[in-house]
Amino acid sequence: MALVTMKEILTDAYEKGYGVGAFNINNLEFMQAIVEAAEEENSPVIIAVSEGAMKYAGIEFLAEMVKLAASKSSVPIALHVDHGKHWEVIVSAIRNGFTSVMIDASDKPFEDNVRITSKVVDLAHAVGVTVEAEIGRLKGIEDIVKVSEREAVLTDPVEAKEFVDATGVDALAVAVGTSHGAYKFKGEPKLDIERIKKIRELVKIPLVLHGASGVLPDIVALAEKYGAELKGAKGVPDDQIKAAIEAGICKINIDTDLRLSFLAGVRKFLSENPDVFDPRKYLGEGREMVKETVKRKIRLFGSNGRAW
Ligand code: TD4
Ligand code: CA
Ligand code: ZN
Repeated sequence: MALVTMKEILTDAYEKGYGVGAFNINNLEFMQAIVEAAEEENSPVIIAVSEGAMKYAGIEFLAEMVKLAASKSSVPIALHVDHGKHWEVIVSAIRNGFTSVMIDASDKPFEDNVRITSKVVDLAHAVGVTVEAEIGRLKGIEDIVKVSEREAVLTDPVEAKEFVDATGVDALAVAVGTSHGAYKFKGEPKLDIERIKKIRELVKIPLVLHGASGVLPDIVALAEKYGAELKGAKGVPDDQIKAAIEAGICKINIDTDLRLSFLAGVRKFLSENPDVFDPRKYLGEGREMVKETVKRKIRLFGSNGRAW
């Protein structure tokens, strides 16, 4: 089928109480892995493209590739800009057929975030494109020492409601203690689940969890076995992801877990086959590992069997 909007995907998730993964791509192999995994699990899926990915591969190449994959696929796929910071990028993505955009002005003061986000909502909604925005800052809870700082960094539920009312966004990314990358926590991983519940009570739209990778211990161990150095890598455990979905999270962003899976697959293959130099062999092994990880995530989030 043709690409669907992220709103269609998230409305079903919101109404039925499950989560949908947004998985980042930078190249063909990751996209194939994600689409194949979604098809095998009969799950809707969101494919996310960062400004960095556009710089690496070219926005047109990524957009055309995903549109083609969607047209040949039986599951609903949305194509989404991840952490869009520039107006030109948002416009270019919409022109290239993206069905969803994230405008991330969360590092700006509240009023500026509202103004910048509203401008994107006006444009995107005029052409049927979904908008995600963010309020609060992604920062590990442990790095926040004082209560006052914690309140300044994590999403304030009342402010979140004001923001959604003022902007008309379709989905809201909240800061509840996660951060991007492979080093999220030094001690015990902990998300502010109570905060998600409070936001959900006030904000009646799908909520988004960024920095949600589990940094899966078995994948990290495999990569390390074949030479990777990832000391201290730690992510969000599966049970906290489940609790976050029960508390109201509908979209879960995963990038790091795919990077680590690809790395483990490629490292293992190259180490076991030092004479092989056909890139299709080692990239293929990376792709297989990414696919397995996406399937694990889909089942964890509960979007398996939810395709229409
Ligand atoms: O939004 N994301 C993905 C971030 C992708 C960054 O891409 P660039 O390097 O091109 O900027 C997430 O929230 C993923 O979180 P994770 O826990 O997987 O790191
Ligand atoms: Ca941000
Ligand atoms: Zn993010």
